[in-house]
Amino acid sequence: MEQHVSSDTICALSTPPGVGGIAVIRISGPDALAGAHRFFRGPHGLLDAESHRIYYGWWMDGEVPIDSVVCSVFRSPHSYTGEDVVEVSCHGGYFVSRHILSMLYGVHIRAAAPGEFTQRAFLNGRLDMTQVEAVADLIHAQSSPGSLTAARQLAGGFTRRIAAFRQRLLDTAGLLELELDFSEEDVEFVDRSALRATLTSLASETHALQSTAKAAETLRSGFTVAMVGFPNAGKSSLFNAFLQEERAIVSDIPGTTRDYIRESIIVDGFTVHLVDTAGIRSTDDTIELQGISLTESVIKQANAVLIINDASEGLTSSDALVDDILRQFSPEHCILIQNKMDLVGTSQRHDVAAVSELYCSARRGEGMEVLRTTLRDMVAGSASAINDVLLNRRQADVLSQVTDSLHSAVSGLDVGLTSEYIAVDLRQAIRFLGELTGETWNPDVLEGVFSKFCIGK
Ligand SMILES: Nc1nc2c(ncn2[C@@H]2O[C@H](COP(=O)(O)OP(=O)(O)OP(=O)(O)O)[C@@H](O)[C@H]2O)c(=O)[nH]1
Ligand SMILES: [Mg+2]
Repeated sequence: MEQHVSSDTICALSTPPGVGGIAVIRISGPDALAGAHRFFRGPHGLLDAESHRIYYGWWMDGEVPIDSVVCSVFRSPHSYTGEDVVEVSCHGGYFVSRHILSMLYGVHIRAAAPGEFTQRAFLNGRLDMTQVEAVADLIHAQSSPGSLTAARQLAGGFTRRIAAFRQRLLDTAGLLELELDFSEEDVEFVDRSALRATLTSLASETHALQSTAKAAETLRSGFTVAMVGFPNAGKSSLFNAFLQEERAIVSDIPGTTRDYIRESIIVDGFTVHLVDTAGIRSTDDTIELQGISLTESVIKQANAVLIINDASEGLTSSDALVDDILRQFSPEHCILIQNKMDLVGTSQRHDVAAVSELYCSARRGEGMEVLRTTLRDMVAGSASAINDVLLNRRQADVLSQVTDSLHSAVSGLDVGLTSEYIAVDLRQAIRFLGELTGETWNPDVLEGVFSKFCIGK
């Protein structure tokens, strides 16, 4: 990619605003060095500063010293953005960084838009699109495995995998197109059954990758667990026992919880959002009905469902509800919890259940450890397919288009289409792969990606 030249120079506070040890102001663009030089007084000026060196001095407003600072200099193209960059480290707090920024604005260095530094890095070919998205994920990660995966994605493992994949398609398309030049002679450079096997395996690779999107969402935003059941089953009691605080109101009146309540906990490095819901039953009460319909929407958005059963009503008394939920959820994402086991002989077991079961007493706080381990395994298991990329919606959509183009090439082969037609499908798959890494992009996609960034990044 050729160097993208920005005519203007931008600046922003790159550390979070507020009180802190130090604050870093990043300046990027053709006037970065000259701009900072005007206000910097030290043993060496910044105009002829060497790249990858730090310079100590004072930031001056005329003759008034503002702060003692350290300026790190990165000259184009060896910087984050690919442009000349100066990072001014000053003391943290509200006023110094604001003062420095306003002085820079005064010399026509404008405030950077959210993500604009990273956008310039992309336009200058310093990062590809999946690496840009990794930067956003790294900043906002809600789990430590998510953060580690984003770091691998930023390091470029996924970029290389896609590049190799794309190369295989380019080679194949090239050979098919070569056949066209020799069409009179009726030669085949590519063995059709080998081609079919390759394309099928590539399609299953993209499909497998695409299906990690949901797990990636878990690593990115956390794992949502809905706690559902009939009224009075003890959902709120269990919710409280799990959080180890009296968060939700518990009472023996059925229909106590009417809204849903959401709290987040960290289980072994994963963020888990627990949602206590209104008990499901038929009722005429409009508020309770609204609560029940909210419960249904919580279930739809959840990663897993805990179905709480009041064991004193019989171990099978929630089986109809379990069946209902199994229509939307796979059994490995549902757990039937037999609560109030203190009221029932602990030897009782319900062995015909369609999902795995846990036995506990929320009132006595028994069985919480097993529940915690089970949840942890479920969350960790859902993320285990993830290796070097945290796929997002945009990437999953692009990948499904790649898969479709490959499938179309395979069916073309099956009906004996000529190389010309197969090559068209391959070229299309190649173009979509280019969208994935940002080799081909349109302004809307670019804007969508960068709008998720914060200022200063
Ligand atoms: N003996 C016993 N009672 C329990 C246990 N868990 C909950 N209860 C009691 O069951 C009643 C209902 O508990 P809640 O936690 O409010 O039940 P819920 O499922 O949230 O009920 P709704 O919000 O009305 O749907 C309360 O009186 C609790 O004290 C338990 O493990 N053992
Ligand atoms: Mg409740």
